[in-house]
Amino acid sequence: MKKEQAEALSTENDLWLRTNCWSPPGCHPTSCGLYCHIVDGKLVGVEGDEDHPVSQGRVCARALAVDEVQYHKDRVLHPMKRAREDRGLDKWEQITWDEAFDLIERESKRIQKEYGPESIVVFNGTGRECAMWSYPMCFAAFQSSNSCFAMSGYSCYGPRNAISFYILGAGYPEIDYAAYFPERYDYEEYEVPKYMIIWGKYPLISNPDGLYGHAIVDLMKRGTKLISVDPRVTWLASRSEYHIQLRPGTDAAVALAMLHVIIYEDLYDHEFVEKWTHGFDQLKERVAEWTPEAAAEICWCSAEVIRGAARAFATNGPSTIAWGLAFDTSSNGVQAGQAVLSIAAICGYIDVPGGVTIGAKEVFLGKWWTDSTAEVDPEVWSRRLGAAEFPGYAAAQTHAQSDRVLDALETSYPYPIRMAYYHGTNFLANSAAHAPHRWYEALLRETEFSICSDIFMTPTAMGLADVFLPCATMFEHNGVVMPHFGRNMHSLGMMDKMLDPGDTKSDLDVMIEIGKRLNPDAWPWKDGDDFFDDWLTRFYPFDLDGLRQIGSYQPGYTYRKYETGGLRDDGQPGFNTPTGKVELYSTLYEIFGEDPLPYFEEPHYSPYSKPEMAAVYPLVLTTGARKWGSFHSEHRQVETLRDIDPDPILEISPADAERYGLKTGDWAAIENPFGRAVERVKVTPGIMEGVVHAQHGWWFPEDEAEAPSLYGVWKSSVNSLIPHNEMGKLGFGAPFKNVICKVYRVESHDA
Ligand SMILES: Nc1nc2c(c(=O)[nH]1)N[C@H]1C(S)=C(S)[C@@H](COP(=O)(O)OP(=O)(O)OC[C@H]3O[C@@H](n4cnc5c(=O)[nH]c(N)nc54)[C@H](O)[C@@H]3O)O[C@H]1N2
Ligand SMILES: Nc1nc2c(c(=O)[nH]1)N[C@H]1C(S)=C(S)[C@@H](COP(=O)(O)OP(=O)(O)OC[C@H]3O[C@@H](n4cnc5c(=O)[nH]c(N)nc54)[C@H](O)[C@@H]3O)O[C@H]1N2
Ligand SMILES: [Mo]
Repeated sequence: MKKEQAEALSTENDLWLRTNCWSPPGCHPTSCGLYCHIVDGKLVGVEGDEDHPVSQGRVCARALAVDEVQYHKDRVLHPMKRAREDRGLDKWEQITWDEAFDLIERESKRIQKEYGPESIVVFNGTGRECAMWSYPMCFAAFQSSNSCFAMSGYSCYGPRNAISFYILGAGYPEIDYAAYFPERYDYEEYEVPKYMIIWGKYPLISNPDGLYGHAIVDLMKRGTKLISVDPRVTWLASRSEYHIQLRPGTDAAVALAMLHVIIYEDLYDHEFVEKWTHGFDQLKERVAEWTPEAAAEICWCSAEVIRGAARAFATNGPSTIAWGLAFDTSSNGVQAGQAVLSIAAICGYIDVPGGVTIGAKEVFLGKWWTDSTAEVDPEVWSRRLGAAEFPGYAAAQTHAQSDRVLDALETSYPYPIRMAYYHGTNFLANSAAHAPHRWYEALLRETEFSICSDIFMTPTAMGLADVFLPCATMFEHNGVVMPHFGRNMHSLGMMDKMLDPGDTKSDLDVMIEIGKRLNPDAWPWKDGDDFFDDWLTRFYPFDLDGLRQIGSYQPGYTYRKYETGGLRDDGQPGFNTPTGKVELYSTLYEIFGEDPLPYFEEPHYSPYSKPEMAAVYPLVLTTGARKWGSFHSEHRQVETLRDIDPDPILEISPADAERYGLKTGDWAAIENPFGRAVERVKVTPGIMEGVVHAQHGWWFPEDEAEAPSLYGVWKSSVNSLIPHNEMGKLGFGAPFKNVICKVYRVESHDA
């Protein structure tokens, strides 16, 4: 659909209206342009917006099914409450918003007074719109120091941002697909990357944060060649010139070997290395022993493929790297990421056309998120859970360290947790590490009051909430879509309200109301629209209405900012790091007590680090590769999407399937000493021998709602197999994609 078509087709009660997608239902703020067909005030369908500068009409299956979410019979449409002792029981009572806000105000003030504001935890999930509001809501409304993403080691995006911040002094490094420019690939300074490494990421499905999967295909059509680093044979891997098919969790070893080849075969960019990097000689010494042969043995892959990939990448510039979740979901991921950014840096590919782009200094809205910590009493802030113990974590994150939050819940040390707000997270089905049942039991016992805001009743809400706040969908409230959460943003999109929200409210409106009641001075805005007008005009020459007129705004991009002073706070040339250079040798890691150079460390539970255990649990388990039909635990009740992904799937190689007596369609238990999940077997040559892959985020809206079932959430609870407190040294990363297990056939899903 194009603008002229939309205008020509629209009549008074039959409209085609433009918007940009975000949430709810959930997605990342990559910002896909959409035209929505609204007949008599009802959404009847959507089409891609062909005029959108970046998505150009392309949308995913989840966007096409969005009307099924909008009008789903299970959507919760009014605020509800239930007595604390009825948690887990379907005894909800409808209330008004005023009653809900009064209750929240009263209980929050009581708990702040009795136990201190730090006993309130605001839990959040991945970067849906509400994730943006969770920090200020925690800090400036509840005035607590503890905002928490309940994933052990904050194993998503946070580590990659911290690494970038420490090594490059910049926001998230992204592949350059010319998204910043209205002319796109025709922009005069732009160059098409010669090679692209797709490392532990699968953007065709995941479209994460600020990257469109179709950008990879666009670039392939323009001649970019691919290198994949993935234990599975994905569509992109099968079209790659080099596929480094590695044992999960050994990425740092591959990266060190690539550095070895690039440095010892003298393939690096001497000028960039001399002028703009710190610690090259030490890095050179560190990788001296890391021949491709040495890495290949550890990683169960081919030395020749590592060597070939390193040579091709270094000698064909500009080239680029898309790095993904596999870096975060590993206790060695901080080092793997440092090594991978070092590869890009010594090849001279950072901040150049067709290379790796980096975020500028000013982050739209970001200042507010960090500044809002000033609303927390310094004494309370100093008690942020995990901050003193993990300075390398605390310096890059305003969150509490998640493993320490579970410890505090279980032990009341250093203080008890008494209230929880589940803000856009269904973590019993999903992000909680080591035994979601441990989080469940501790929260059930410890919290005196809890709130959940969502669009559906989830296992988390049914199990733990006392108040349920129904959230307005992306069609029912205004918003501003910020790729990479404002960090490294190719465009700013208008999310336009076009449907009546009824008795639901947007997360932002809810937060402003709670903020006004608990800490009015920090909340000067009338409502969400007033808030956006204020913030937009501080950064851009337009307000919300102005953005609505243009639909989406592309800010452009300046290359080689390190030469012109565009990166540093002091305006001098160089990178915004202590040495002013790319820190191949990190002076900050040194201060944090971490090795300043990248190194490989075995995953904490692997056939080599735990050989005796591996005799019983011989397979390496990776989890959670994204699926077309769902966003984490969402969309399970959406018929069209459930048809695409009806069951939780365990992928296993033909050799292992034969060894363990499994065939496609069987149910299999996946088990280790930490936990157990049952999933349906898919035998595929697409995964390497010795490795299995299990899907995450499953619950079954068709199952019994009440506890202990909680919609069957414990049946395929893959995260019950992920150990607690196994993060990396800085407090980041945990073995979500590299733990050991065994598998065996069971009779049914309920077995
Ligand atoms: N084993 C394993 N586990 C994983 C992963 C893995 O790879 N392997 N991936 C992990 C990663 S990277 C992440 S980020 C986490 C994600 O974990 P979460 O972000 O907790 O994801 P969900 O379980 O989908 O819970 C999100 C809930 O928010 C609701 N929601 C959607 N949009 C909105 C909104 O705008 N406002 C509000 N209030 N609610 C909304 C949805 O309906 C849903 O119930 O999962 C992690 N879990
Ligand atoms: N449809 C859909 N899209 C999503 C999400 C969703 O749930 N559904 N979730 C969103 C979120 S929060 C995130 S963080 C992103 C994540 O998106 P991505 O960064 O793309 O991550 P994944 O899809 O988890 O995994 C990508 C690839 O890593 C491979 N892999 C597994 N283990 C390893 C390993 O140890 N090393 C290497 N090198 N590769 C490994 C997997 O086989 C998979 O092909 O997706 C976002 N987009
Ligand atoms: Mo994530």
